[in-house]
Amino acid sequence: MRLDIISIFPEYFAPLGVSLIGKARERGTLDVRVHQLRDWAHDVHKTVDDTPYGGGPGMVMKPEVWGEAIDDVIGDGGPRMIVPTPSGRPFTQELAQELAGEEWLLFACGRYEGIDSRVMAEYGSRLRVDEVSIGDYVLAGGEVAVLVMVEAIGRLLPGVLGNVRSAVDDSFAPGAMRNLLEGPVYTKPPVWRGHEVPEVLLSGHHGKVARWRRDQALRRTVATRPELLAEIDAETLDKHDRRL
Ligand code: 6GU
Repeated sequence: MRLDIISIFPEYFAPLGVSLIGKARERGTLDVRVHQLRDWAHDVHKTVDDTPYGGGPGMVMKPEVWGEAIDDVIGDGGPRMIVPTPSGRPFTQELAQELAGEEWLLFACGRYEGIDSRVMAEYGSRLRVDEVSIGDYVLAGGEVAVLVMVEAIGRLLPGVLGNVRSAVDDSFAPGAMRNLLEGPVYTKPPVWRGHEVPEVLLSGHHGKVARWRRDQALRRTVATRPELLAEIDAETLDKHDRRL
């Protein structure tokens, strides 16, 4: 997968050289290219923003600079374009799965009050463009949101996760555990500061372990995210689930 990121703070993306994503880049599974938006500014001050039409606080990112930057980065190609913004559609595991299936993604990071809307209109007629939010809070810019999205997408790429099963059992992953939060996990020693590992996990009985894990997932979901339970279709709830 090729990933282009345009930002006025390329230093934000240093973490993409580390861990799973860093390894995927070394192997060539991921080709990440980070671009400095100011390289496409024309004046000596490398200006990328201006005051908003209609008045109001803050600054808006200029369309000309963005247009030249995006044109140069995409050439004749057609990446799917993602614009991080708190007013975008929600970033979910489902969207991460969908984006992991793309060959080429372009992230356009806005700062200040955002990018002049005509940039999204212009490329929306040439590329698939999505404005995407990672949650209901406001960040100072799209950079951290892009880090979040790239990590969520990158770990779904073939060969990026050490253990392929890890992605299957994820909270929010499709399948029987969809919309259930993962329950608690334990490793050795069996007793630590008087806290014991639940006996069923030491039993070696795979059926009982699976049942216990599902019960724990259901209890945790009811306790911390009850609204997720409503999303579970009745067919995926078994008789035992209902007794819980
Ligand atoms: Cl994608 N960008 C910014 N600036 N703030 C956010 C966000 C994105 N998602 C939630 N808050």
